Amino acid sequence: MEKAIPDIYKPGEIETKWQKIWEKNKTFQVDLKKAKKPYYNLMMFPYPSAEGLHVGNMYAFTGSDIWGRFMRMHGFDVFEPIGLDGFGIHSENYALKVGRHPALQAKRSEENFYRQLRLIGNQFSWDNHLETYDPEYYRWTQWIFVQMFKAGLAYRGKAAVNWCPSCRTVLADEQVIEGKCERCESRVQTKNLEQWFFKITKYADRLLENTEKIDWSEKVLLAQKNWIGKKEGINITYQVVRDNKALLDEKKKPLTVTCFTTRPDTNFGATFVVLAPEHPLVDQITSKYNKKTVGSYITQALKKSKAERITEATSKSGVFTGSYCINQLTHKKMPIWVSDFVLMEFGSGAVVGVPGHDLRDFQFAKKFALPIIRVVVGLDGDRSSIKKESQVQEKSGTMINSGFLNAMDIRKATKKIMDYIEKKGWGRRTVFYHLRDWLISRQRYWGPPIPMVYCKKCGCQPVAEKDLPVLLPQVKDWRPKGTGRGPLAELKDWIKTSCSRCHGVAERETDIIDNFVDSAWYFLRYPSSRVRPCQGSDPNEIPWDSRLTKKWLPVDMYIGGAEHSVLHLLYSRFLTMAFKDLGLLDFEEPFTKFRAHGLIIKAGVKMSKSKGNIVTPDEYIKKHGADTLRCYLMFIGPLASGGDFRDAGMAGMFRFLARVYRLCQKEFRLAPHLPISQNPKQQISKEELYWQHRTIKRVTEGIRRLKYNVSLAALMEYVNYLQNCQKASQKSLEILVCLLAPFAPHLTEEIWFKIKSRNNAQNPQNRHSETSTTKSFCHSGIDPESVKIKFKNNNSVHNQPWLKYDTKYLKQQKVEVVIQVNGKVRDRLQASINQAQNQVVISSLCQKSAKIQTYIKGKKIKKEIFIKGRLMNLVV
Ligand code: ANZ
Ligand code: ZN
Repeated sequence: MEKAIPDIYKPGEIETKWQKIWEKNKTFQVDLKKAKKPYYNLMMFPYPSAEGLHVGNMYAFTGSDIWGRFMRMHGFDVFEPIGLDGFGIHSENYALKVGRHPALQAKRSEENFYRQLRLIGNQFSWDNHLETYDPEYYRWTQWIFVQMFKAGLAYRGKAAVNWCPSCRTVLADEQVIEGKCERCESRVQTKNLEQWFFKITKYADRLLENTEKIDWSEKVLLAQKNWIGKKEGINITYQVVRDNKALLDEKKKPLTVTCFTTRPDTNFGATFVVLAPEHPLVDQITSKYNKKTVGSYITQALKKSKAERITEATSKSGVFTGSYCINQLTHKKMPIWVSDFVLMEFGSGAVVGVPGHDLRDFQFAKKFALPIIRVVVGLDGDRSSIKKESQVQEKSGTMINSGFLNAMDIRKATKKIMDYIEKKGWGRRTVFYHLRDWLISRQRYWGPPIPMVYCKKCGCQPVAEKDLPVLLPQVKDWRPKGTGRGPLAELKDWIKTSCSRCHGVAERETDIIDNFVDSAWYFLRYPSSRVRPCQGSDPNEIPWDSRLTKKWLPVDMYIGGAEHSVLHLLYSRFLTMAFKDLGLLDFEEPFTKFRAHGLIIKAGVKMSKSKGNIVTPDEYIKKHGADTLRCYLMFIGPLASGGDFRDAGMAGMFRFLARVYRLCQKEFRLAPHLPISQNPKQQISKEELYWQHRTIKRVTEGIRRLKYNVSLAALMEYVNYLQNCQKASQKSLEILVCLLAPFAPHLTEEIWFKIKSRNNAQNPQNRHSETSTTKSFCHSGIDPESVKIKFKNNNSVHNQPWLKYDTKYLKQQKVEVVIQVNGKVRDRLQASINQAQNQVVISSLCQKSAKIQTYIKGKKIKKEIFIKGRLMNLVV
């Protein structure tokens, strides 16, 4: 018997075995229709490419899975789906790199990704997987496009758009990060092109207001608020003069410049005006003497990135145009300059400079010796340095040097001057949003064709719903062309079609839909992904089953990357709102709770395919097991923080799990025929109770706060205690296994199964299964076939109720510490459980004991032998 019990932890065997059993038994597949307490636990589906899943992805998935398992143990029917965001530029760029057709590559990636996703031990609802390139899925992406078009929320229009020269396509504003393409990091260019847009700006206010109502990571909400960038201010229009004469345009009308300002209260302090280099009036305003310098300045300025232009860190540059604006309030002439710190796409592309109260204006005025006038003094004392003062955004202050505004508070002054300017007809109140409409057309191959046709008679028409999907045609030459049109534009036969309205000759749109549209609604599809309505039979069909949707949505918890703050996370909110308005949903916020996880860093930078520093989980799983890797990743720090991936810590985590395994094995060996159920009166010491409840509390709180590292630390301390304690009760071990279950799902299932099988074997009523169970208990490699019969899903450790703690056990219990001198018991001290763990504390308590003093007085203590929690032997 003794030898038959394996005490070496072999994760490879255990994990493969349980993965097979769980999948066969559909242990984690919820019954979507019958579930009583639905809980939708979502994680961001990955962009697959054949390099595969890396440990950065796994970090996010494990973090989300632990949450899902925690909720499962709280009695919820947890739906945890997974799929692949496999259409789009990410996958296509990879296909380009390896020189394989994206459709073929997709098959390979799918296989590899799903293989890896099966290794990591998540409780995925595999039956509901979806892939965005599946025609059954993108049929609905196209359907959504058509609905948006019909509702006036999708339109084609000409605009200055971002063009990535290396990806050879346009990009949405959100895909341009500090002037560079989100995918390939090439510097993006501006082109004037006609493109397809979704009207997200119509929802700007609602997207902003609802941020107050959703329970999301603060930094993501802040990023969204800033991106929407609502600014209330006023457009002030100034007359342009040169040589003291009003400048006239071609139509002999006086030329004017309009400046957007959020601080009109400071307008008595305005001393100059600055135009963006792209401003359409620059040419007319510049005098012929200044033409040359202005021209060459603009050429230089346009080479800079937006980020470079607006930074406060660099010194300002600029040129004078030769003309002036008249400040109506002071009748002073304000020189008109051109400078690149003013952006054309913000406000009106022109700024009225108030160097006393704006840092960049101040830097500009200093550089070009323009007058600086102060018009506000702070309430909290006069700050002598203008520079310092202008750095802080003024929230309060009192007006000076400002005529009728003097002595007013800035808020009141702002309102007063706005009324005044509007009354005089010098300007109009206005609200500016940073958010632009969402550009969704792409000149690429790997995506859903935009389901529109151009008819000479009827104009631009959507493809009839019954004719969806418009299948992506198989083409040989799928590479991006760079001509401003995508590869589909070459397919003359495919383009030729008939108009959905007049049935006359029409041509297909050849751009495809951006993959951020694919991913902006996938969570709505998951519960309905196996509901396959037969195509075209019902004109009222929608992409999701309304009963399932009512039951499962909105998503209860979404955990994912903050880098999607103004991309996927904003787009999903927008589409959900639009669907609600179209009567397709009855809620308007898709994710009730969202938590951002941190990033995994390797060699100082974010782990990502583009950085070439990815580590795949496979090798670690092979060596140490998925459970070890899961725990290792979660132990790095709080989930929100991410951290460094160093494999040095991996072995330590493996040893911890092996210790758990051995500890449980040891307990079986000590009393193989005496299960706790037959000895219910086994005394559990106060100390043991304290440890049990303290651990339950700390693990629970750690998970709640997504500080899984704290939970794991508590479990490690608990294991230390259980190892030191002479004989831990089975109850203590069961607690350990249940609390560790969300982190190490395979190992805990294995131990749990053994504990339960043994109890059953010793229960006479279960004689029948005794032999086979004992047999399987004795040999580590249980045949999954034989286990399947005996393993019932409700016996899974993952279906046990989450443990509750009782604070009454958490009061500092006193324990007795035996004090010996030279091996003879001389005193017994009462100490708190924590004190009893600490040698220094116990040592000093010994010094205070009168009894002990009589034995050690005048003698030198040569050695202290300390056994945590129980004994101190002083050798004198
Ligand atoms: C006068 C003024 C006085 C301004 C003052 C600010 C402080 P914030 O500051 O983020 O709310 N602005 C307007 N159009 C611009 C453009 N195209 N490029 C760069 N800057 C521009 O943004 C509003 C302020 O940004 C506006 O208010 C304007 O400067 C500047 F004590 O006008 B302010
Ligand atoms: Zn690019």
